Amino acid sequence: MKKHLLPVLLFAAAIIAACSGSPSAGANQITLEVSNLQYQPATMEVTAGQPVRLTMRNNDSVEHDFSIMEIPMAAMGATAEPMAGHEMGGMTADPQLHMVAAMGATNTMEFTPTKPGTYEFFCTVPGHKDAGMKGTLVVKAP
Ligand SMILES: [Cu+2]
Repeated sequence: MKKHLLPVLLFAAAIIAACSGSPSAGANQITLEVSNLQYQPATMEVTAGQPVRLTMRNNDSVEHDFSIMEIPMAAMGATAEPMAGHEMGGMTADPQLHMVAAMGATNTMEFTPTKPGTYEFFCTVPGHKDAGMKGTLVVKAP
């Protein structure tokens, strides 16, 4: 009985390690600050095929998000429930890339853009994009 327990535990540990959202080695780390309805920086540059670990820090006293309507990518994951309690007023289609940060909170997601190009990102909270909450993600060819 005792003999068989260790391999089982090791196997379980391996599964847990594989499923945890630990940062990919070599991921391109970007921190996006949001203050007064502005993304900082408003332009970000990444490379196609390389994982991006994007952290958004919301310094405002209202909820914000980060959305890109269409972007070809290999993977996406957010550390928190990406849509928890989130109101996307007036949106007729779901953005492909989407992450919410509550007031004063930080959220992180990882994705790998696969196609070079220029992609607009913005906040889906009503009025925020019009107030200036938008920016550009440039995906360069590797
Ligand atoms: Cu916003």
